[in-house]
Amino acid sequence: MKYQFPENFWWGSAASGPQTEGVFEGDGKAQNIWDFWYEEKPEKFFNGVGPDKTSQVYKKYLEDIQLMKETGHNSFRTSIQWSRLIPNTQTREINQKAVDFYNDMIDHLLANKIEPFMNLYHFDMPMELQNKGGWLNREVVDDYVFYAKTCFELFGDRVKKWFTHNEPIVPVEGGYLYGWHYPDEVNLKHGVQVAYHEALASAKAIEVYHSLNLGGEIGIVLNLTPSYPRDEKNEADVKAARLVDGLFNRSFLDPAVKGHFPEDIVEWVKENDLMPVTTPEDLQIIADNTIDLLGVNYYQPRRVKAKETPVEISEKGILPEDFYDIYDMPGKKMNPYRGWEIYEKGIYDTLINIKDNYENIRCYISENGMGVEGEERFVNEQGMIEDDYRIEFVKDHLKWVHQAIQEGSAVQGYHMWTCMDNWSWLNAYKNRYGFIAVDLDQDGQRTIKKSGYWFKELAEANGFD
Ligand code: BGP
Repeated sequence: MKYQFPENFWWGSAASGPQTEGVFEGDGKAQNIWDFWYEEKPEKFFNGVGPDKTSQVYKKYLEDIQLMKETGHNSFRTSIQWSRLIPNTQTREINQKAVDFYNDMIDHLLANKIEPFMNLYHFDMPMELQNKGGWLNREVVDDYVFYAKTCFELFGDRVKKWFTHNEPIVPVEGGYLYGWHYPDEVNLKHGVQVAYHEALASAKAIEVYHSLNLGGEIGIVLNLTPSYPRDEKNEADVKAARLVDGLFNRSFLDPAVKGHFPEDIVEWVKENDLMPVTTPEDLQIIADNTIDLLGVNYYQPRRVKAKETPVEISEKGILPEDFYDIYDMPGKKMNPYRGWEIYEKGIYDTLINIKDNYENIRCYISENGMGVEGEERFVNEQGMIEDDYRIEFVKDHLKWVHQAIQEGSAVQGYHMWTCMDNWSWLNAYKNRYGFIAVDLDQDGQRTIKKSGYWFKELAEANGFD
C-alpha cells in the first residue's frame, strides 16, 4: 500500500533553544532555571551533563541547516531563549548578539527553503523571573507578553508560524508535582495557578500578535496524551480516565481552541479548594484570543483505572493521583529505554478527537519520536547508526496519521523529535532522539543516522510504500 500525503505537507523536526544552543562566554545570555539548577545540583542531571554542554547550535547552526537539508526538512521548529534575548528583565534591554544569532539562523533557514516555526516558551524561565515566583507571579505574565511582542517585532517579518508555549502542562507537572523541573515543589494549588497564568499569557500573546498584522499564524504546542480507561464498560474507570483527560489535556486544549476552561475541571478545582486567582477581564481575554494553529506532541497514551490503592493525603495536599490509578496494561508495547508505551493508534485517536470535538482546527504533529539509549551499538562500518527501529516507529505512526487524513483531519504536517540528538533536561543525553547523531566526546561532531536519509526519501516522495 502507498501512503501518499497531501501537497505541501510539512516534513521536519522540532528542537528547542535551551536544549541545543549551549552557553558560551561573551554571548550575553543570562541564567534560566536550568542553568541555575545545574549549578546548584549537578548530580540531578544524567551523567552530570548540564545545559551548557548542549549540541552547540549557537556555534554550529550553519552546518546544521545543511544537515537539515540533507535529511529532507522543509520546516523546522525551535524556540527563542527568553534569557538570551532579554538577559536583564529589569531594564528589558535587548541582547544584540541574540538578535544577530536568531536573525542569521532564520535567514539561512529561509535561504535553504526550510520554513522556521518559532516557539516562545520551552520550559526555560529566566532565573531573575523565577526568583519572583516565575509563572506563579502574575507580573511574569506581563514580562512574558513583553518578550513575545519583542520577538514578533524583531523576527515576525520572516517567521510566519509562532507558538506561545511548548507543552505548558509540563512545567506544572515538573515544577509543582513530580520534581523534574525547578522549583521542584509539591503543591497542586500552585500548579493550578501556574497553569492559569500560562494560559492567560498565551491568550495575551495571541492578542498582541494578531494586533500587529504580520500576516502569519500563531498557536500553541500541546502534548496530548489520550487517556484510555482500563475497561470501557466500567463506569468508575471511564470517570477516572475522563478526569485525567481533563486535567492533563483539556485544561489547555479547551482554552486554546474554545476560549474557556472545561466546566468539569473548573468544578473539580473548586471542589478541591484549588481555585487560582483570576479576574473576569482575564477570562474575556482568553475567550477572545484563541489559536490559529495547533501543534500536537504525541509520545504515549495514558492508561487509567479507578482508584484502588488507599489515598493518603500528605501535608503537601492533594495530588491528581489521589483520584485515579495508572493501569499497567498487560502485553503493551514498550520503548524500554524511555519506559514509555508505544501505541501508534493514539496519534489517530488524538487527531480524530480534534476533528470531531475541536472544530477540526488546523493542526500538525509537532513532536513524535523514540528515545533510545546506547545507540553507538548500532553503528555500522561506515560509522552510521542503523536505527531501523526509528524508521519503523515513524512509519507505524504515519500510517495512522494518513488514516486520519482520509477521514477528514486537518493535519498539515509531521515533525520528529528531534533533528539532532540533544540535551533533554534531567535526562541530559541519556536517550537519543535525533535523525543526526551528536558525539559529545568529539566536540559535538554530527553524523546522519539511517533514519535521517530515510526521512529525506520520505519527504521527497511525500509519502512511502
Ligand atoms: C517533550 C519535550 C521535549 C523533549 C522530549 C523528550 O516532552 O517537548 O523538550 O524533552 O519530550 O523527552 P525526554 O528526554 O524526557 O525523553
